[in-house]
Amino acid sequence: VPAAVARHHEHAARAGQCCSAVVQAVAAPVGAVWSVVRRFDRPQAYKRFIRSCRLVDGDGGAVGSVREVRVVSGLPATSSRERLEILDDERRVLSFRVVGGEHRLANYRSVTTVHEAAAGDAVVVESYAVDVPPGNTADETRVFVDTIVRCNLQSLARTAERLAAVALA
Ligand code: A8S
Repeated sequence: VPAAVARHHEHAARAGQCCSAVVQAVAAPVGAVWSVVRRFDRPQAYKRFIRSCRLVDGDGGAVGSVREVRVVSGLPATSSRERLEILDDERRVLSFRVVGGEHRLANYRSVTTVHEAAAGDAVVVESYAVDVPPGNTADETRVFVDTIVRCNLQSLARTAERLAAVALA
């Protein structure tokens, strides 16, 4: 992993915050994986906790775009407002930051990078930092968020693998 890309995953967690990272192998080319990840306007293409998404600012292709996602029921959340912070097609880096919504993950920010692995496969790294909600510990927060991120990345892997299989057919 190039140092310039690795640096994006070094979150400066302030007091009262926690951070973590999840790594996912994907049996599809990096291009197929990145084509799904880069769509800031369509997170529901692979994030299964997201019911719908609409842009409230920008076109989704430029930094500063803001989306509002609605979350499926059963979670301690209903919606989230998220601002695109980095979209780098060359290095395959996407980052967003939570700027509002009804949920408990204040100041959530994440960085997702897609890397070439052996034999035409990819590896996705997603790291985040977030405030520890009042009444919770850093460990509880990490378990909750890691679970969501791991689900997202497993679903991303299946989505990209399906895409790649269709492209080959
Ligand atoms: C992402 C990552 C996360 C999303 C969380 C962690 C969230 O959308 C869900 C439940 C919450 O309680 C918080 O990349 C929030 O989307 C599924 C609404 C932000």
